Amino acid sequence: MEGVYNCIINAVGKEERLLAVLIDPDKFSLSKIKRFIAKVNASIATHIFVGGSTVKDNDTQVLVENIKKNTILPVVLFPGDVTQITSEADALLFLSLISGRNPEYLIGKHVEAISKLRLTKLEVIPTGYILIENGKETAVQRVTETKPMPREGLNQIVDTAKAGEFLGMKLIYLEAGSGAQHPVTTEIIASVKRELNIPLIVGGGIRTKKQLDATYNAGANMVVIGTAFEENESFIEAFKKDTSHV
Ligand code: 1GP
Repeated sequence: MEGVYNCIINAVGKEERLLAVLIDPDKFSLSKIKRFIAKVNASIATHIFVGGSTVKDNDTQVLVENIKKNTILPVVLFPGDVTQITSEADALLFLSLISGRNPEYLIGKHVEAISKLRLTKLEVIPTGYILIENGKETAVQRVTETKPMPREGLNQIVDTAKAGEFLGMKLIYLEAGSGAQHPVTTEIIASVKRELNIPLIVGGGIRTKKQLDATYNAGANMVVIGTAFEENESFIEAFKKDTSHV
Protein backbone atom coordinates (compact mmCIF):
# COMPACT_ATOMS: atom_id res chain seq x y z
CA MET A 1 0.00 0.00 0.00
CA GLU A 2 1.19 3.44 -0.91
CA GLY A 3 0.67 5.02 2.50
CA VAL A 4 -1.77 7.64 3.64
CA TYR A 5 0.65 10.56 3.52
CA ASN A 6 1.93 9.75 0.03
CA CYS A 7 -1.67 9.52 -1.19
CA ILE A 8 -2.32 12.98 0.26
CA ILE A 9 0.78 14.36 -1.46
CA ASN A 10 -0.27 12.80 -4.78
CA ALA A 11 -3.80 14.16 -4.46
CA VAL A 12 -2.50 17.63 -3.62
CA GLY A 13 -0.19 17.42 -6.67
CA LYS A 14 -3.29 16.82 -8.79
CA GLU A 15 -5.10 19.68 -7.04
CA GLU A 16 -7.73 17.32 -5.68
CA ARG A 17 -9.87 18.49 -2.79
CA LEU A 18 -9.78 16.16 0.18
CA LEU A 19 -12.60 15.82 2.68
CA ALA A 20 -12.24 14.09 6.03
CA VAL A 21 -15.33 13.07 7.97
CA LEU A 22 -14.52 13.28 11.68
CA ILE A 23 -16.16 10.72 13.94
CA ASP A 24 -15.90 11.26 17.68
CA PRO A 25 -16.25 7.91 19.51
CA ASP A 26 -17.77 9.77 22.42
CA LYS A 27 -20.60 11.25 20.37
CA PHE A 28 -21.36 8.65 17.74
CA SER A 29 -23.35 5.60 18.71
CA LEU A 30 -22.09 2.31 17.29
CA SER A 31 -25.59 1.31 16.21
CA LYS A 32 -25.53 4.10 13.60
CA ILE A 33 -22.10 3.35 12.21
CA LYS A 34 -22.93 0.91 9.43
CA ARG A 35 -25.63 3.16 7.97
CA PHE A 36 -23.55 6.31 8.29
CA ILE A 37 -20.42 4.80 6.75
CA ALA A 38 -22.48 3.60 3.78
CA LYS A 39 -23.42 7.25 3.22
CA VAL A 40 -19.82 8.33 3.65
CA ASN A 41 -18.79 5.76 1.02
CA ALA A 42 -21.31 7.27 -1.42
CA SER A 43 -20.00 10.79 -0.77
CA ILE A 44 -16.97 12.77 -1.91
CA ALA A 45 -15.26 12.09 1.43
CA THR A 46 -11.71 10.83 0.98
CA HIS A 47 -10.74 10.09 4.60
CA ILE A 48 -12.31 9.19 7.91
CA PHE A 49 -10.78 10.79 10.99
CA VAL A 50 -11.47 9.31 14.40
CA GLY A 51 -10.89 11.15 17.65
CA GLY A 52 -12.31 13.32 20.39
CA SER A 53 -11.33 15.35 23.38
CA THR A 54 -12.70 13.01 26.03
CA VAL A 55 -13.10 9.40 24.97
CA LYS A 56 -13.41 6.37 27.23
CA ASP A 57 -10.67 3.72 26.96
CA ASN A 58 -11.36 1.12 24.28
CA ASP A 59 -14.18 3.07 22.60
CA THR A 60 -11.83 4.21 19.83
CA GLN A 61 -10.65 0.69 19.11
CA VAL A 62 -14.18 -0.70 18.86
CA LEU A 63 -15.31 2.18 16.68
CA VAL A 64 -12.34 1.90 14.31
CA GLU A 65 -12.86 -1.86 13.96
CA ASN A 66 -16.47 -1.21 12.99
CA ILE A 67 -15.58 1.51 10.53
CA LYS A 68 -12.88 -0.61 8.87
CA LYS A 69 -15.37 -3.42 8.33
CA ASN A 70 -17.55 -1.07 6.28
CA THR A 71 -15.20 1.04 4.17
CA ILE A 72 -12.03 1.07 2.14
CA LEU A 73 -11.38 4.74 2.91
CA PRO A 74 -8.27 5.37 5.00
CA VAL A 75 -9.02 5.72 8.70
CA VAL A 76 -6.79 8.24 10.41
CA LEU A 77 -6.55 8.75 14.15
CA PHE A 78 -6.90 12.34 15.28
CA PRO A 79 -6.42 11.66 18.96
CA GLY A 80 -7.28 13.88 21.88
CA ASP A 81 -5.17 11.66 24.08
CA VAL A 82 -2.66 8.80 24.06
CA THR A 83 -5.40 6.37 25.11
CA GLN A 84 -7.01 6.82 21.69
CA ILE A 85 -4.12 5.20 19.82
CA THR A 86 -5.24 1.92 18.31
CA SER A 87 -3.53 -0.32 15.78
CA GLU A 88 -6.74 -0.95 13.80
CA ALA A 89 -6.45 2.43 12.04
CA ASP A 90 -4.24 3.15 9.03
CA ALA A 91 -2.45 6.25 10.24
CA LEU A 92 -2.08 8.64 13.14
CA LEU A 93 -1.84 12.41 13.09
CA PHE A 94 1.02 12.91 15.55
CA LEU A 95 -0.19 16.30 16.68
CA SER A 96 1.98 19.04 18.14
CA LEU A 97 -0.11 21.90 19.44
CA ILE A 98 2.25 24.58 18.17
CA SER A 99 -0.19 27.44 18.79
CA GLY A 100 0.14 26.75 22.53
CA ARG A 101 2.99 26.72 24.98
CA ASN A 102 2.04 23.71 27.06
CA PRO A 103 5.03 21.33 26.95
CA GLU A 104 2.72 18.33 27.45
CA TYR A 105 1.22 18.95 24.00
CA LEU A 106 4.53 19.88 22.38
CA ILE A 107 6.55 16.84 23.52
CA GLY A 108 5.15 15.25 26.72
CA LYS A 109 2.25 13.26 25.21
CA HIS A 110 4.45 12.24 22.29
CA VAL A 111 6.99 10.56 24.54
CA GLU A 112 4.13 8.90 26.42
CA ALA A 113 2.75 7.56 23.13
CA ILE A 114 5.89 5.73 22.03
CA SER A 115 5.47 2.55 24.06
CA LYS A 116 2.04 2.13 22.44
CA LEU A 117 3.19 3.08 18.95
CA ARG A 118 6.05 0.58 19.09
CA LEU A 119 3.43 -2.17 19.17
CA THR A 120 1.54 -0.93 16.10
CA LYS A 121 2.19 -0.57 12.39
CA LEU A 122 0.39 2.77 12.28
CA GLU A 123 1.75 5.28 9.81
CA VAL A 124 2.76 8.25 11.95
CA ILE A 125 2.27 11.66 10.34
CA PRO A 126 3.84 14.59 12.23
CA THR A 127 1.29 17.40 12.17
CA GLY A 128 1.54 20.99 13.35
CA TYR A 129 -1.78 21.76 15.02
CA ILE A 130 -2.77 25.42 15.29
CA LEU A 131 -5.80 26.45 17.30
CA ILE A 132 -7.39 29.71 16.16
CA GLU A 133 -9.81 31.69 18.29
CA ASN A 134 -13.41 31.28 17.06
CA GLY A 135 -15.71 33.22 19.34
CA LYS A 136 -16.19 30.68 22.11
CA GLU A 137 -14.07 28.39 24.27
CA THR A 138 -13.45 24.99 22.67
CA ALA A 139 -12.76 21.54 24.09
CA VAL A 140 -9.17 21.61 22.81
CA GLN A 141 -8.58 24.83 24.70
CA ARG A 142 -10.04 23.40 27.91
CA VAL A 143 -8.27 20.06 27.74
CA THR A 144 -4.85 21.40 26.73
CA GLU A 145 -4.99 24.52 28.89
CA THR A 146 -3.65 26.59 26.04
CA LYS A 147 -4.94 29.77 24.46
CA PRO A 148 -5.97 29.83 20.82
CA MET A 149 -4.23 32.32 18.53
CA PRO A 150 -6.17 35.56 18.00
CA ARG A 151 -7.72 35.76 14.53
CA GLU A 152 -6.29 39.20 13.92
CA GLY A 153 -2.72 38.02 14.62
CA LEU A 154 -2.21 37.01 11.01
CA ASN A 155 1.59 37.31 10.92
CA GLN A 156 1.97 35.28 14.08
CA ILE A 157 -0.29 32.53 12.70
CA VAL A 158 1.63 32.40 9.41
CA ASP A 159 4.98 32.34 11.23
CA THR A 160 3.76 29.55 13.51
CA ALA A 161 2.70 27.43 10.54
CA LYS A 162 6.02 28.05 8.80
CA ALA A 163 7.94 27.19 11.98
CA GLY A 164 6.02 23.90 12.05
CA GLU A 165 7.11 23.16 8.49
CA PHE A 166 10.74 24.01 9.31
CA LEU A 167 10.56 21.73 12.35
CA GLY A 168 9.81 18.88 9.94
CA MET A 169 6.07 18.57 10.32
CA LYS A 170 4.43 17.06 7.26
CA LEU A 171 1.00 18.66 7.57
CA ILE A 172 -0.35 21.86 9.09
CA TYR A 173 -3.86 21.75 10.59
CA LEU A 174 -5.64 25.06 11.19
CA GLU A 175 -8.30 24.36 13.79
CA ALA A 176 -11.13 26.63 14.88
CA GLY A 177 -12.31 23.92 17.28
CA SER A 178 -15.15 21.44 17.17
CA GLY A 179 -18.48 23.20 16.79
CA ALA A 180 -16.74 26.56 16.36
CA GLN A 181 -18.95 29.59 15.97
CA HIS A 182 -16.69 31.00 13.25
CA PRO A 183 -14.58 28.77 11.01
CA VAL A 184 -11.00 29.82 10.27
CA THR A 185 -11.20 32.87 7.99
CA THR A 186 -10.36 32.63 4.31
CA GLU A 187 -7.78 35.37 4.85
CA ILE A 188 -5.92 33.24 7.41
CA ILE A 189 -6.13 30.14 5.21
CA ALA A 190 -4.87 31.98 2.11
CA SER A 191 -2.02 33.68 4.00
CA VAL A 192 -0.83 30.43 5.57
CA LYS A 193 -1.15 28.51 2.31
CA ARG A 194 0.98 31.06 0.43
CA GLU A 195 3.91 30.35 2.76
CA LEU A 196 3.65 26.58 3.04
CA ASN A 197 5.22 23.81 1.02
CA ILE A 198 3.30 21.08 2.83
CA PRO A 199 -0.41 20.24 2.68
CA LEU A 200 -2.86 22.33 4.68
CA ILE A 201 -5.80 20.89 6.64
CA VAL A 202 -8.58 23.18 7.90
CA GLY A 203 -11.41 22.30 10.27
CA GLY A 204 -13.83 23.56 12.88
CA GLY A 205 -17.30 25.02 12.46
CA ILE A 206 -17.81 24.22 8.78
CA ARG A 207 -21.52 23.51 8.34
CA THR A 208 -22.47 24.36 4.78
CA LYS A 209 -21.40 23.50 1.25
CA LYS A 210 -20.74 27.19 0.71
CA GLN A 211 -18.32 27.32 3.66
CA LEU A 212 -16.66 24.15 2.43
CA ASP A 213 -16.09 25.60 -1.05
CA ALA A 214 -14.81 28.88 0.41
CA THR A 215 -12.32 26.91 2.54
CA TYR A 216 -11.01 25.02 -0.50
CA ASN A 217 -10.93 28.14 -2.64
CA ALA A 218 -8.84 29.89 0.00
CA GLY A 219 -6.23 27.13 -0.23
CA ALA A 220 -7.14 24.26 2.10
CA ASN A 221 -6.06 20.90 0.67
CA MET A 222 -8.16 18.94 3.12
CA VAL A 223 -11.22 20.01 5.09
CA VAL A 224 -12.43 18.23 8.23
CA ILE A 225 -16.12 18.19 9.17
CA GLY A 226 -17.51 16.53 12.29
CA THR A 227 -20.23 18.38 14.19
CA ALA A 228 -22.42 19.07 11.15
CA PHE A 229 -22.64 15.31 10.51
CA GLU A 230 -23.12 14.48 14.20
CA GLU A 231 -26.06 16.87 14.41
CA ASN A 232 -27.60 15.76 11.16
CA GLU A 233 -26.42 12.47 9.73
CA SER A 234 -28.24 13.13 6.45
CA PHE A 235 -26.11 16.23 5.83
CA ILE A 236 -23.53 13.87 4.29
CA GLU A 237 -26.03 13.29 1.46
CA ALA A 238 -25.35 16.85 0.31
CA PHE A 239 -21.86 15.60 -0.65
CA LYS A 240 -22.86 12.67 -2.84
CA LYS A 241 -20.29 11.63 -5.44
CA ASP A 242 -21.14 12.77 -8.93
CA THR A 243 -21.54 9.48 -10.79
CA SER A 244 -23.31 10.93 -13.82
CA HIS A 245 -20.18 10.61 -15.98
CA VAL A 246 -19.54 6.97 -14.99
C1 1GP B 1 -12.66 19.48 15.05
O1 1GP B 1 -11.79 20.39 13.02
C2 1GP B 1 -12.63 19.42 13.55
O2 1GP B 1 -11.45 19.10 15.60
C3 1GP B 1 -14.01 19.48 12.99
O3 1GP B 1 -14.76 20.51 13.56
O4 1GP B 1 -16.74 19.36 14.51
O5 1GP B 1 -16.83 21.79 13.99
O6 1GP B 1 -16.79 20.13 12.15
P1 1GP B 1 -16.38 20.44 13.54
